Amino acid sequence: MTDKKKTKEEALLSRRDVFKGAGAAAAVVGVGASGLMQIKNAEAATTGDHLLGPGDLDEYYGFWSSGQAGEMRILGLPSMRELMRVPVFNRCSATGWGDTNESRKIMRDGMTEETKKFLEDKGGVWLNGDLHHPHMSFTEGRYDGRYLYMNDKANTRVARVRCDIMKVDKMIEIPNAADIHGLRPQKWPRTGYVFANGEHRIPLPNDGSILDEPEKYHAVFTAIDGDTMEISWQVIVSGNLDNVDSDYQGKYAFASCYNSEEGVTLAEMMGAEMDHCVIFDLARIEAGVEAGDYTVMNGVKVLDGRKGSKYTRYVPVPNSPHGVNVAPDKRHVMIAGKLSPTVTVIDVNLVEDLFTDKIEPRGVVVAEPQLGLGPLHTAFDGRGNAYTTLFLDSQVVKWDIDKALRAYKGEDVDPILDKVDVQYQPGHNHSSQGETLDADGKWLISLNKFSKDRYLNVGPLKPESEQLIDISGDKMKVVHDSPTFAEPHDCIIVKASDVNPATTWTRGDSYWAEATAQAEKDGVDLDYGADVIRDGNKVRVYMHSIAPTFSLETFEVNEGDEVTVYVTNMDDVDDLTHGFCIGNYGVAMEVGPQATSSITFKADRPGVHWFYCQWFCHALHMEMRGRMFVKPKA
Ligand code: CUK
Ligand code: CUA
Repeated sequence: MTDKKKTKEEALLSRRDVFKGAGAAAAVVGVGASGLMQIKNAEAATTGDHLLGPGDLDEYYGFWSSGQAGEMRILGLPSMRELMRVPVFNRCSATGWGDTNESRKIMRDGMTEETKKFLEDKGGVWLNGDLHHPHMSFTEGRYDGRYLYMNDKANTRVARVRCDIMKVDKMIEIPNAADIHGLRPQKWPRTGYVFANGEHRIPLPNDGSILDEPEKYHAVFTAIDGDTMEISWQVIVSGNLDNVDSDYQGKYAFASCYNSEEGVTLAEMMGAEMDHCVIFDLARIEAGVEAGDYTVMNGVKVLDGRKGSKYTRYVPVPNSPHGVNVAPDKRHVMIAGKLSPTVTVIDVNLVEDLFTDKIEPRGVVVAEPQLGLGPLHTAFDGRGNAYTTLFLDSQVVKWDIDKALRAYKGEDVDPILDKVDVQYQPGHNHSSQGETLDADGKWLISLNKFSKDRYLNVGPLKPESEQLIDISGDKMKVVHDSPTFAEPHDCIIVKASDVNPATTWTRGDSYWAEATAQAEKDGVDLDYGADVIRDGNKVRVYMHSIAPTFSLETFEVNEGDEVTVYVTNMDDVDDLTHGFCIGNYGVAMEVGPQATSSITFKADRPGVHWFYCQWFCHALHMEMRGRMFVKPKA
């Protein structure tokens, strides 16, 4: 209670800071709108203690994927309020992500030369992405608040978000792989590696010399160094890679594989009764790298981990497995059956015997409960229970892990404790802190693929639906649902105290290191500049902003010049973001408090072009503007 009060007071305090600062008008607009929405929520809902009053802060951050929308979203839980959208693999009109020099450098630095060439006449960066799995860095099995990592299935990338500023700081393309799907950070001793599954099988190299010869295709498993975002090693596997998770021992990674038949048509992929889970032995792989047992492909060390390799083991599981989730008991790995109504449970403690061939591959399986139709993903409450989504049944099933182990040994006991209907067809679920040693068993999210009749009809394209389930008691209780746009696959729920984002940027941040270096070369003060530097047909315009003005009211360039505008926001006030937009030039970006942002464009349109602040910042926000003169060619 006192805690809640305190956070409320803190919230009020920081709001007063805004009033004291230059942004009084913005503050009034902002507070009014969010307050109104919360009152509406409170009136509309009738049950549950997930409701927060106006100004109350949430207990958890939710980090959400957005699937084919390509961004990461931040929610507050349990209120389910959407707090922020962080552009990652998409282009963002509001922030200029994909257009600013800072974002383009991040997007292009980790690209292969081949892709750079492919994108040469397509704007230089990808505009689409398919973000499935956002996960936080770990230290000893717990979230450490440093980074979030996420995959792009569409263009075979992995990105990292810095949690202090909640912006992407690294993005890499994964060579030799096709379409990164499953992604999890190493839990122990720390992250460490980020594991990324290349889902589709392709020829290596994929240069057209091999086409319709599927027996020569490969899927590749990648370990990325989470600190440097460089690729440590890759392993070729048999079959397709789907999802992945890592253990609490720091020894293994577990990946589900469908299509062990290595077919290319649906009929071929459905042929076998069993597919498999591949287990990667990290120490044996590292020793293999040390011993030089690899081929270098596109600059990466690639080991052969196909069936029979000493680096991997293949555990048969029923056809087309999907989700892989390691329980916070540090011991059990759950592999959801998808086409089979079962979840296969592997005991981490038996895996070494598998690698030394003391037991048969299925010897590591210690339970395989029948749970319902279409099991996809499993979450945990830290009290010995597991929660599995049932896609076809449109349900979440709660089951007792220990009872499942006993039933597998022949005891007559039913592990299923409860089932709850969700609307409809759930994919991932996730529990509060559930993929860590701090699993607290309070909340479960079900991310549902269809909403159908659940909300007002908005036309043929419907939103998806996410539901909040109270799992603190014996019975699960759905307490809230919200529509959500395409398409959250996965999310994590992190205790708010484990994440400490900054309130403003810090001058000197490496995020705009190139701008800092260029200003130095040009002899310009990046903080307080008001300069136009001509360098042949390149023009660099330096300005800073203090609400409600830019330090330059006009600047002049020649038609055909390549113009770079650097804007530094010298306001040092919480929530005082400016923007920079040039009318009819396709130039727009966010400039956060104490940040520098820059954007480069060709001045190929003569005339007077107003630039303006595109982020409501002040009572005189509308007046925060200036003119760019583009002198026509003689
Ligand atoms: S996958 Cu989407 S429902 Cu990409 Cu994690 Cu399972
Ligand atoms: Cu500055 Cu609006």
